[in-house]
Amino acid sequence: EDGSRLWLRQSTDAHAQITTPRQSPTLNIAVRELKQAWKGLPVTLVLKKDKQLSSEGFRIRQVNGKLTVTSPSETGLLYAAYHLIRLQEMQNFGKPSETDQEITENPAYDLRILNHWDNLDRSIERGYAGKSLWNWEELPGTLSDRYEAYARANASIGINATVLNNVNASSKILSAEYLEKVKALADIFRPYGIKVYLSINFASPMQLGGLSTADPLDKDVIAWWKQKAKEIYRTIPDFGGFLVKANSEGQPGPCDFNRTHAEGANMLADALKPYKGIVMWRAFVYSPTDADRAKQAYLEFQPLDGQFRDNVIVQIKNGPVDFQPREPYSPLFGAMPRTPQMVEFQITQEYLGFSNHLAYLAPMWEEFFDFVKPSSLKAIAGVANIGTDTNWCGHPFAQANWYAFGRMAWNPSLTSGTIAEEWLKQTFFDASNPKHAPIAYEIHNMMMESREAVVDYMMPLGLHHLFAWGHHYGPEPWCDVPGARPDWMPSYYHKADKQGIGFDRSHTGSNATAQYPDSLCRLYDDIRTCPDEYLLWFHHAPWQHTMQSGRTLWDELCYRYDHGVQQVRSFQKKWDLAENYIDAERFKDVQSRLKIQARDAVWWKDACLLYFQEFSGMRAPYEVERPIHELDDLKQVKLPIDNHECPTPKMLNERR
Ligand code: BDP
Repeated sequence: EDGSRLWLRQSTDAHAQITTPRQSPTLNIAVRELKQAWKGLPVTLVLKKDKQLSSEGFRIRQVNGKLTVTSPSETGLLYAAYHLIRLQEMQNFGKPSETDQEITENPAYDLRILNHWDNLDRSIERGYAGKSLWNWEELPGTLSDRYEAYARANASIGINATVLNNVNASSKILSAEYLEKVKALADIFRPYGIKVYLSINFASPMQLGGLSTADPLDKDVIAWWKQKAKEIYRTIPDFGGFLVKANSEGQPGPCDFNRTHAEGANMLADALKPYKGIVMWRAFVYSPTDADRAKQAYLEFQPLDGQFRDNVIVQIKNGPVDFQPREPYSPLFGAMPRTPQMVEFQITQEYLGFSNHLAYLAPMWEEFFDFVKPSSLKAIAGVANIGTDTNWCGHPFAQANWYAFGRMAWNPSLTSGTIAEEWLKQTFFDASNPKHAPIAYEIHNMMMESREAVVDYMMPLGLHHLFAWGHHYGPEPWCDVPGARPDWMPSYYHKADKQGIGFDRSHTGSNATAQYPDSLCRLYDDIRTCPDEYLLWFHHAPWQHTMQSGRTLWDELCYRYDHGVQQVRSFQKKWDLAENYIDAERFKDVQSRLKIQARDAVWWKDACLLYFQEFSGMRAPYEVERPIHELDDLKQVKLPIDNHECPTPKMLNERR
């Protein structure tokens, strides 16, 4: 067992009768999947328009011992096939004994897209599961089997689009040579209902086209993009469009030519418009000069509301800073009523322990949807955690995050708990085996608590960005790199001093609270009402501040860090319960990663508490586990990793 089959592990001893309206690449896949796996009633696939079904929606009806599956599209029928198989693995549909049932499913968003941060040299920015799947050197001549397996896995959870390359984009991706390679992938993905998109470099007309400018209002630049769009669509007729990171972290953009983000986005949107292509324009911008990084995307984009073409979607990270273990939602959501917006989640665990830590992320995304109504968004994107590792994602449980992203993009009102249950039953446990149920229950609990545990042992109570300078894996709250950008330094975020800790974003500080709707603004702005989990995000609170628990802030901080550590220890025990119920390979893999996580949790706790104690001058409460490290030793820890590597246990043990 090597984990390569993901959640698609159903046995292949099926025998049901499947009827299809015609042969086609997509329908052939649907029939093949059902013939291989479906053990229930005979299934008839029907292509039919239906007022209640969107183009990719489907309906499944059980009448007189037969299932009729209808959809206006072939892709909808394919999704229905995967849905049936999923329900079968969950043991709750399609058994002949059950009475008549009907299921209607419509995806919440037309665009459910993965963002790969894959470079053309096959390294992956913030990727911790091997190299990029896309073997650019061998494409288009040699086609890896994994391309189709990738498409199948995505289709099985409803993902229908993919951006192949890093947002820090090389202009080479738009060269004729690379477009042929992209086409080869698009051809493989198409029958699975997946469209290809590309990240573009805004300076491509200069870097690739030899123009002297990339000014979006320059007529040669406009003509260059029009011509490029024509070439792309000649090669890939159903090409989806562009994803753009502009004027962010050193990337070129319209502001280099004194134009706005809207002017830049619109120029590209006009070039793609004749072909129904779209532009996803990222709002991830912040400059070193302004006071509070958390305010900047809003300040820059909110005034542009109403200025974007209708085929532009502004893509916004869930939080206002950068994919931290916990952030409040970005106040830009809802602040641009005349502009389509989409959320960007990070599936890859850049700030949650890479692929060493078990962190089920769906509860974090669910938390986002507590604040941002799913219906207010146009689409949903996730930064992929997929690579050439045999099990695709590095950590066996990181597969659950890919799975959950797809399921939530299809239906954001599914709970994280339901999705975890679905995934566990398909990936590890047998829903028909009563002995599995109590174990699955424990492992389910572990998943559900895992993200909060990371928050606790890394950055509880609203703390954020305490990461080491060279990587985003371990703690370095003391980090001080002379001459470096202040907003890349942990002290910019925690602001610990003798009085207290936290970033004052209330009206007495940066006033970021004012970017939120009134009721939330009031709640967050007042230190007495601000929820504990955001306290140090919005306030510089005194060490003696009384928390909701009645404890002082310092004591609460100690308890939270300690709780995170204890949680990981409890995960280790829970996981051991699974030993006799699942295969030894995946069992051992998870078990050894939990060991790393347990040591890392202590590392985080000791580093942060010992360091912050120098400011608070207070003692840790009696019950809290004592440090096992010296602060000075921890300050010496340097991991020799860059932004596309996961530290190995050996490396960690030698360094810590
Ligand atoms: C940050 C990553 C960086 C990305 C950037 C982005 O550290 O590698 O390029 O976000 O989203 O989280 O553009």
